[in-house]
Amino acid sequence: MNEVLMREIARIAEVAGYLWAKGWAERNGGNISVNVTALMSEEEKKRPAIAPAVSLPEAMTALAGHIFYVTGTGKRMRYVAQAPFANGSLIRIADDGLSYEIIAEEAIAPTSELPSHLLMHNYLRAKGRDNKVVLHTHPTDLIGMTHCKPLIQSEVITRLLWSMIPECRIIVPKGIGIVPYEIPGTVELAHATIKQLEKHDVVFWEKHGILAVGEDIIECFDAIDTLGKSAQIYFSARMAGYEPEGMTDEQLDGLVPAFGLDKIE
Ligand code: 2HA
Ligand code: ZN
Repeated sequence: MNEVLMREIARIAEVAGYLWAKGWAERNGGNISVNVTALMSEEEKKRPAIAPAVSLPEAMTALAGHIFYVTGTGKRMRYVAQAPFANGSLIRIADDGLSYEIIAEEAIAPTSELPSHLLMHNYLRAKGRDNKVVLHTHPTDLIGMTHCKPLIQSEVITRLLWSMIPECRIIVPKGIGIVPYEIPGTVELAHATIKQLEKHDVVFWEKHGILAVGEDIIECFDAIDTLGKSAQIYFSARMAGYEPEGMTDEQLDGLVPAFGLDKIE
């Protein structure tokens, strides 16, 4: 594997370590996929498969020939951090988009959420977005918020988390999408998430976890981390016995021109 690819794998391992250190990755909680096609030479892209092709539930036509690093099924983030290729794999999507092959040295089966990760990558690429990363994790405070019915609406939770600290409005400019509870790993969960990705880069899965998409794994982590900071400020204030005031609409709107953000209603 070339040096550029290995540098990206090291960044993925770095983030896997943060997920564990943050307490967001109990047991095998969470999963990561990163499109690494642009980091491989033509020669490397043709690496032979080391296991039979596995079919996909839908044709991933926008991903034909693309190569992904994906965390392994049942694998723990704390070990992905230490040994990314013993706890994850490189897969190549077939030219018809209907199957994938493992092209790493070890045959580590991809995450149970692979079909849903690929559906998201496929959707975003088909839309012309240069998406590279799908990151799913289980941040305690943010999941806690999804158990509160009055909070779990896109505008309400976005407004609340944005208003705890100016960075949140800046780092998560498209706000938060909400997906009502679905069984983990299902295509239904993937399709409901894709609908939210039309408008948002971060989606909360009710009573389960958070999913972020983007061009860079560190930036995806930073978005979730910043939302987690806002949630901690909110809960700390509530635990101290008061409702935090939050930034006013005027204060939030003041960030839009100052940081060149798109205004969303
Ligand atoms: O990988 O988090 O959603 C385990 C999960 C499934
Ligand atoms: Zn999960």
